[in-house]
Amino acid sequence: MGRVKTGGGWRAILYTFKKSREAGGFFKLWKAMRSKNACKTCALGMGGQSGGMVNEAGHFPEVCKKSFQAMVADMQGGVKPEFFATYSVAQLQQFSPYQMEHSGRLVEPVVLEKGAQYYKPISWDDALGRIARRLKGVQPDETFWYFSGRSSNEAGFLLQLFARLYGTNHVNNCSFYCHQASGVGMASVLGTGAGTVKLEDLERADIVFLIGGNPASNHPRMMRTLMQVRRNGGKVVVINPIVETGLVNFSVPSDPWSLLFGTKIASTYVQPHVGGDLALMYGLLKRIREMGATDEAYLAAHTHGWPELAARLDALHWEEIVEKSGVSQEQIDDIAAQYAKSERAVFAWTMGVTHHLHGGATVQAIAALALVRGMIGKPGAGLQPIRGHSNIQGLGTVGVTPQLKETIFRRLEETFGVKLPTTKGFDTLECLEAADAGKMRLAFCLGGNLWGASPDATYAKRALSKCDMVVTMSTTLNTGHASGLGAEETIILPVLARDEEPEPSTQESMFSYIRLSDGGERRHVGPRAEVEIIADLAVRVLGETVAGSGGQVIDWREMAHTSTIRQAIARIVPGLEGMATIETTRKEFSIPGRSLASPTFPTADGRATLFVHDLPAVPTGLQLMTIRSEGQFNTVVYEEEDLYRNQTRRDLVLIHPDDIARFGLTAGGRCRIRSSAGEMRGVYVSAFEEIRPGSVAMYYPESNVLVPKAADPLSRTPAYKSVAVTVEPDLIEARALRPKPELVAAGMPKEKMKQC
Ligand SMILES: Nc1nc2c(c(=O)[nH]1)N[C@H]1C(S)=C(S)[C@@H](COP(=O)(O)OP(=O)(O)OC[C@H]3O[C@@H](n4cnc5c(=O)[nH]c(N)nc54)[C@H](O)[C@@H]3O)O[C@H]1N2
Ligand SMILES: Nc1nc2c(c(=O)[nH]1)N[C@H]1C(S)=C(S)[C@@H](COP(=O)(O)OP(=O)(O)OC[C@H]3O[C@@H](n4cnc5c(=O)[nH]c(N)nc54)[C@H](O)[C@@H]3O)O[C@H]1N2
Ligand SMILES: [Mo]
Repeated sequence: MGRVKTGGGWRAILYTFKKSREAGGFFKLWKAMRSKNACKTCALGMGGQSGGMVNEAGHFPEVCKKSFQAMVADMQGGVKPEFFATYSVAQLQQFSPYQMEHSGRLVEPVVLEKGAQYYKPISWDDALGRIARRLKGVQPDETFWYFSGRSSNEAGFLLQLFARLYGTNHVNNCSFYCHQASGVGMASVLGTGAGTVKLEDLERADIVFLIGGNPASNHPRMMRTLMQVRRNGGKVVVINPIVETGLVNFSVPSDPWSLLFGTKIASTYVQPHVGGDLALMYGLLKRIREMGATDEAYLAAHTHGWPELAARLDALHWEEIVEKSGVSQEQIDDIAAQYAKSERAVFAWTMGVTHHLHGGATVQAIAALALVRGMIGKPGAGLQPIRGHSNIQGLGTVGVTPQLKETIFRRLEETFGVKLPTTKGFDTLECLEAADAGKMRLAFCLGGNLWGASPDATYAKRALSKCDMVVTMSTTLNTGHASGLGAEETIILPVLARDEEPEPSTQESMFSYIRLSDGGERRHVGPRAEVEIIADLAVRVLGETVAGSGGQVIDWREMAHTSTIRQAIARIVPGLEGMATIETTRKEFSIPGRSLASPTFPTADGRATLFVHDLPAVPTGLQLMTIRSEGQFNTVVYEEEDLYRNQTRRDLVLIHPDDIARFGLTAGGRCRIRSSAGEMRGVYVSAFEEIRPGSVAMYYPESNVLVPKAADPLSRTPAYKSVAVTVEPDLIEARALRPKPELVAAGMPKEKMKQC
């Protein structure tokens, strides 16, 4: 097929049929997709009790390639019995993320012992026994517990409870690499870190600002909503240094008209400098003030800090704004004029905003821009961080954070009559720092790929290697299993996917909607449900029961049942009372108080706070942003191609032709890229007109060797999208640098192996 000029469309539909062949037939895949389980990919929250491919507004069918990919990946065969004896760890380290994922479903626990070259299968009893012995032999604060956002509320709640009763608060989740800046930024302004709108609000908006995200690839079902906004006569303003094909034009597969003729998504497209968003928000704020379009009555009644911010805006010069944002004054005027006319504006953003040293500050400024026109606390308007993982928001709600919310902490202590640790809990980077300083002995990961997701891959590898033991609970292999190894033992525990679990579980969408997943038939004999594994481990470490003084006894064997865990969650977590009966009533629900229908904010005095910032200097030299392709889900690579950006490989740098000339490179040639953290050689130079000159882009996780571990002081989120780099021509091919592993075994289909 030729150059892709629109997102979605027939390609998405054809892809569905292609995937169904891999899954053993269309009807088999259709059945799996229609089962009553929350979708496994992003946090838009499809599925649940209305059945798969149905959104919160009840619309069907909501088709997305990503959900098919994730489903088919879970439907693949088991890792072949000879796999771990065939490939040494040295060989596995040469596997690409794609090859790891396509090696098959993990079906038995495996261990890599000190000095051994190969992982070896062990029994569940042996695996959990080894972990329990290590946990008993170290201080609780020498352990840390990392959660990816794929697991259920029940598994998340149970594991954090176990970790705290064991004695540590070093409990954190991948949002420290993701939307932490949104949570912290919004909470500082509004007293809540959750989005303030519902899905329907988004559709009713007359203008949507889409800042620093590529939902055409990463939240494809959101495209239907954006289409609806345009059809209603609304506007979509896209702010992104890359002109993303799918944000210009998208063919929504489930809409016949859109499928045939395509839908224009962006009504205005603006390309700031990488990291220029904070300055751009200040430009818009200043212009709105100059136009007299602020809602002074709202500001006076519902906010603090407007006089200070207004004074700052008045003192700011347009030259500074234009230079630091990279956007012309005319374009800022134009967008401000559109915003000034709006009655219902929604501000939505993703990683292009949060992955910067000033990520938290930019979120505060976005919130300020909404507040100056009274856009928070009324229907059809508000703030919406577009979350990543399918249950990342739920994990935060049920207590998977270093510091528990005051109410949850108190209710946990009262309900169970226990004393919880009050020591400081570390965030994800602090845990790695402590590990590197030799202060961590055990890392326990519920899903995810901690090594692959972390900045500075060399450093992350070293830090993990200083832990005696690294444990992950996983469905499939990823690069972390080969490169994020412990010094004495590394253990992988195979788990059931959400739709294979014997008991129901719950998830929370980015619109704070609680979904009930039914579970389903297991596809493999060996893996166990996450809650069962956690409860089994707790029995081995803390005994069958924990009887505090005066509270309810925690019976860990009972806690292996999700219904028991839900009862505890319903008693302990404010807003989740409905969890107590959800299994019988099947009533999914919105968490009360999250979407804000009036401008009374959950702060001490009900008012929001406006913050004042200095605008960061424009970085000199090239800035690298590390981004996702259309064919990957985080560190899992399903397809090597990036459809909408018309790329067929991953070992490349997307660079503007002007920069190719400026740095003496050749399109289609190789380059060497260096940063303060590391270097990559033999990188393919891909001429890319759609990127703003001065910015270059590479795919994560491969590019994590280049990303320094510096983090936003406010939120501790790494600056994955502003890495100062230098480029120069190189004669070596990256692929030539990597010895090719002998690919024989694995669950990988033959034609896939050829692509590797
Ligand atoms: N297919 C797929 N879907 C996913 C995921 C996936 O890996 N694959 N991951 C899930 C997760 S966990 C998350 S967090 C989300 C991520 O979803 P996104 O945030 O959309 O993903 P990224 O590729 O990290 O960031 C992409 C966009 O940010 C822009 N950008 C980079 N720097 C800047 C900047 O300084 N300013 C602005 N305005 N824009 C910038 C890039 O040009 C790019 O379009 O997606 C979720 N859904
Ligand atoms: N350079 C750079 N680095 C980044 C980013 C970036 O944009 N640039 N993005 C960051 C972001 S936003 C995020 S969220 C992180 C993502 O980082 P992580 O969440 O740590 O990584 P994932 O790739 O989602 O983890 C995938 C693994 O989860 C396991 N898994 C899948 N389903 C299940 C399940 O049901 N249960 C269990 N237990 N395991 C399961 C599989 O083994 C799979 O290999 O990466 C961050 N790192
Ligand atoms: Mo994320």
